[in-house]
Amino acid sequence: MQASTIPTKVDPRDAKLSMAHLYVAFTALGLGGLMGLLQVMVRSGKFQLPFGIDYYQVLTVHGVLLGLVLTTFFIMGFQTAAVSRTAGAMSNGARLAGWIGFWLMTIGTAMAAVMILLKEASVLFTFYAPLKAHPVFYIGLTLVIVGSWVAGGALIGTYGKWRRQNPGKTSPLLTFMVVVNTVMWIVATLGVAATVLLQLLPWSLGLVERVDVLVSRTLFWYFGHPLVYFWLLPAYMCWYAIVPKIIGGKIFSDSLARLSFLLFLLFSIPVGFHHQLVEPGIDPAWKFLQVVLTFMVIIPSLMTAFSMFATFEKTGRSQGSTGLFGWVKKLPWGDARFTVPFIGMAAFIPAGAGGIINASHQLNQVVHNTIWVTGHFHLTLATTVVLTFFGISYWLVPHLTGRKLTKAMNKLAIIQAWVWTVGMTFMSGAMHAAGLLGAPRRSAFSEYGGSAQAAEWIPYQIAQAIGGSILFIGIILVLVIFINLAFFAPKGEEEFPVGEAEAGEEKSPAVFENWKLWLGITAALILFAYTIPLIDIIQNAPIGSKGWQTWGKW
Ligand code: HAS
Ligand code: CU
Repeated sequence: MQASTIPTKVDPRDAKLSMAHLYVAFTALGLGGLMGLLQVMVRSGKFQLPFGIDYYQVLTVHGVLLGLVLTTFFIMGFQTAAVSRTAGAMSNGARLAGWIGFWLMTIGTAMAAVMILLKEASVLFTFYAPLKAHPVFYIGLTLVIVGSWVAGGALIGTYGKWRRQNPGKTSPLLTFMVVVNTVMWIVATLGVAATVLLQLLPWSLGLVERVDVLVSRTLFWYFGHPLVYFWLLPAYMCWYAIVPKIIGGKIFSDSLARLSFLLFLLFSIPVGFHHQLVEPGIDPAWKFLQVVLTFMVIIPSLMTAFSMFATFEKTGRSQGSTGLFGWVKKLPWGDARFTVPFIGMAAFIPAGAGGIINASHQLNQVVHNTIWVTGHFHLTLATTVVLTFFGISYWLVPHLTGRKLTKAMNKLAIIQAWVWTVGMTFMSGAMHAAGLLGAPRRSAFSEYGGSAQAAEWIPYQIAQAIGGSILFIGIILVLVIFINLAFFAPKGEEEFPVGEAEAGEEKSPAVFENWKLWLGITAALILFAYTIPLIDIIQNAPIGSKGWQTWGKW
C-alpha cells in the first residue's frame, strides 16, 4: 500500500458513529455495575433488596447490561474506529448502514430493558427455556442481532472496498482481525436467532404450547461459546496490534496473529456442548468430541501468550535489557495505555487455567452450576476483557473527540486498574473458593441461606461483597475518566496507536484471505460436531419434544 493512503486518524464522520456506541456502552457499565453491587450485598446475607425488587430481576439486568450491552456496543464502536483508521473512511453507504445498525441495536436494547424492568423478563443473560419472557423482550433481542448484522456488514463492506482498491496486497492487520471477528459473530448468531425466532417467540406469543428445552439450550450454546470469543478477540486486537506500538516495539509476527484469529474462527463454534456436559439427552460421544475441539481452541490463546511474551522480551532487549526478566523493567509502567491491558493479560493466566478446568469433562462435574463458574467469567470477561477495553478507551475516546489524555487522567486510570485488581482478587477468588465448597450460582440467598451448608459459604460471600464494593468504586472511577475524556479534557490530538511488523518480515500468506476456504472449513466443522447430535436430540430428547412436533405441524 502506498504510504500516502494509510490514514493516521479515524475519519471524523466515522468517529461520531464510533462514539455513539461508546456512550451506550458506558451508560450500561454504570447501571449494570450498580446492579452488581446490589447482588453481592444480598448474597452476603446481611442485606435485603428494597421495594420488593426481585433477585433474579437484578441478576438479569446485571448480566444483560454488562455481558451483552456493554460488550456488543463497545466492540462495534471500537471495530468501526479500527477499520476506519486502518482501511480508510467508510463509504457513505457503509456509514449509513452503520447508523441503521446502531439504531436497531439501541431500540432493541431499550425494548428488552423495559421488559426486564417491568419484571416481564427475569430470564438471566442466557434467556433459554424453560424460563419465559414477554414477546417484546424477544423482539428486542432480534433487533439487536439484526442490527449487529447490518453494522457488521458495513465493516466487511469497507474491507471489500479496500481489497478492490489494493489488489494483491495484504490487508491491514486490524481490519483483517475485525473481519474475522465479524464473520464469526454472524455465523454464531444464526443459532441464537433460530432459537429466538423459531422457538421462544412463538412460545411466548402463545402460538405453541411447549418448546423443546434441550434444543433451545443447544442452539443457545452453539452461539454462547463464540459469544465469549467475540468479547475476547477485540482485546487480542489490542494486544497483538496496538500494545507493541505503545511500548515502542514491533508486532512479533503479523502472520502468527492472523493464523491465531483464523483458528478462533474455525474452533470457536463447534464447542458449545462444553456448557452442557451435565445435561442428559446428549450422547457422551459427541460431548467428548466437542471437549476435544475445546482443547483445540485453547491453542490460539497459547499462541497469543507466546507472542506477547516475545514482543515484550524483544522490545526490552532492543532497549538494552539483559537477563531472563530484565525486559520487565523496560516496560512503560507509567503509561495507562499499556499497564491497564497488561493487568488484563496477567489475569488471563489464572482465568484461562480455570477455563481448562471447566472444559475437562470430569472436573466440570465438580464446578458446574456453582459460583466457581461466576468466578471464572469475572476473571475472563470482567477482568481480562474489560480492563483491556478500559485501556483502549483511554486513548480511543480522546482520539475520537479531539482531546488529550492528560497526566492526571492517566494516573487515575492506573489507580483504577489497581482498584479493579484488588476488588476482583477478593470477589473472584472468593467465588472460586465458595464454588468448590458447592455454593450455587444463580440462586437467591432467600432460597438457600437457611440451609445447613450455607453457613460454610457465608464468610466467602462476605469477601465477595467486600470485593464487589471495591469494584463499584472502580466503576465510578472509569466513568469519571470516560466523561472527562469525552467532554472536558483539553482539546488536542491523541494518537490511535497501530503497531508495525518487524522490518524484513515475510508477507503473510495470501491463503489467509481466502474466505471461501475458511468459511468452508468452519461450516464443515460445525456440521460435523452438531448434525447428528441435534437430530438425535430432536428425535429422542424426552423433555418437550412434543412441543417441537407441535411446532413442526404449525
Ligand atoms: Fe469460559 C463458562 C471453558 C475462556 C466466559 N466462560 C463460561 C461462562 C462465561 C465464560 C461467561 O468448558 C459462563 C456461561 C454461563 O453463564 O453459563 N472458557 C473455557 C475455556 C476457555 C475459556 C477452555 N470463558 C473464556 C473467555 C471468556 C469466558 C475468554 C470471556 C471473555 N468456560 C469454559 C467452560 C464453561 C465456561 C467449560 C462452562 C462451565 C459450566 O460448567 O457451566 C479458554 O479460551 C481459555 C484459554 C486461555 C488461556 C490463557 C492464555 C493466556 C494469555 C495471557 C498471557 C499473558 C501475558 C502477560 C503475556 C490458555 C493469552 C504476562 C504477565 C505476567 C504477569 C507474567
Ligand atoms: Cu464456552
